[in-house]
Amino acid sequence: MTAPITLYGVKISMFTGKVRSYFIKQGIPFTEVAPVSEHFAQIVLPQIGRRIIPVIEIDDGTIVQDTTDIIDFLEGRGLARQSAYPTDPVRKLLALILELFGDEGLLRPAMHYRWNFPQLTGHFISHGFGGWQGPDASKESKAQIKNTMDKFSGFLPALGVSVDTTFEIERAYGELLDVLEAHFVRTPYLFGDSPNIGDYGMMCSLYAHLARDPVPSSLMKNRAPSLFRWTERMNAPHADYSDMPYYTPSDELPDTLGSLFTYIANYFLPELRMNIEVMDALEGGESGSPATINPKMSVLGFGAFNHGETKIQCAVRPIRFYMLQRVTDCFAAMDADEQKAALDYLTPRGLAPLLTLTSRHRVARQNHTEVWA
Ligand SMILES: N[C@@H](CCC(=O)N[C@@H](CS)C(=O)NCC(=O)O)C(=O)O
Repeated sequence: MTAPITLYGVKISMFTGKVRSYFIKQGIPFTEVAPVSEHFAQIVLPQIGRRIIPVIEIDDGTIVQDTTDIIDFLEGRGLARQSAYPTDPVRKLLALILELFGDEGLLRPAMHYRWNFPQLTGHFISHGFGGWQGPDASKESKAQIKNTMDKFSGFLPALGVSVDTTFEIERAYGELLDVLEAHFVRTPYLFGDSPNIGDYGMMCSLYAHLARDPVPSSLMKNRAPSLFRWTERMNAPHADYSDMPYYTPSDELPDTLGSLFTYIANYFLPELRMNIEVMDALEGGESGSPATINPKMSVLGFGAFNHGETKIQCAVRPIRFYMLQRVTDCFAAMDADEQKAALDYLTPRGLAPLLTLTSRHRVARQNHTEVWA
């Protein structure tokens, strides 16, 4: 595998940000290509079976979708300069929790800030969705941009973003900015002087949407400038923390990381518990069959949970369980001493219940989609 790997993605895409950052940090040669070519339509899309990015394609024709599967594929090929997975089992577990939170736990603020400020951000976003068409694009092509934007903004109700919830979404996101600022002003990456799978996961929502879109970008830059610097750092090929000469690498986990786990316990754990309840009430399906009847609309059901003082009703999606299982499987595979160390760290932060939060059904991935295990 000598030719650069093709990464089908775009700058405005949430999940492309996770994989792009991984490629850059690992020094793996890649070419980023917008998913609009004849080759993509004729060869790649039919294999994926739905319009979803990012996707990678390597020179032997292998295609991989889903950021986690892509990173694991690249790690499996021995291409990582520094594995995304810490060797210490407890740190690996904590990193997987942060990946889960980064991938799945911040969709609500990301999508709220992207779509609910059209006067202030609309031009930037339509440029991001269709800039690749160039200035001379036809009217029909431009209409297509609107269709795609409508599809994504149409996800807001299913995510639980509504007039009744936006105050709480903004309040809680502000709290997160403060937690992350307190961390990144002292420490360049989540665990210290280099990134892991948790950092890559957190690049999903925190980069393309929350660091780049005009409204949340200015919020992040002003309220959490060190967090903004981390998003830049995650896209730099070098360690990129010369602006923190006061930082000394340490073998200890940074103290400020604890507040992030507390935040996850307060705001994401209740939603995950609700997800499990909805999942447990389902009948499930035959092993290998699609987890949703139409994988293009991958919703298993709906449920409600308390986010702070606010009730939020939202969709439950199978990918969430695939990501959560990575955490619970990792914990289940640990020996007794390691489990005790993980519980000692997470119990005071209120997050120990996450480690055994399993459903009677399992989700796997086959042929680029979620299936019943
Ligand atoms: N879990 C997937 C999520 C990918 C994803 O949701 N991609 C978005 C763009 S950032 C997309 O293409 N969504 C289209 C859809 O869900 O219909 C991954 O990690 O790759």
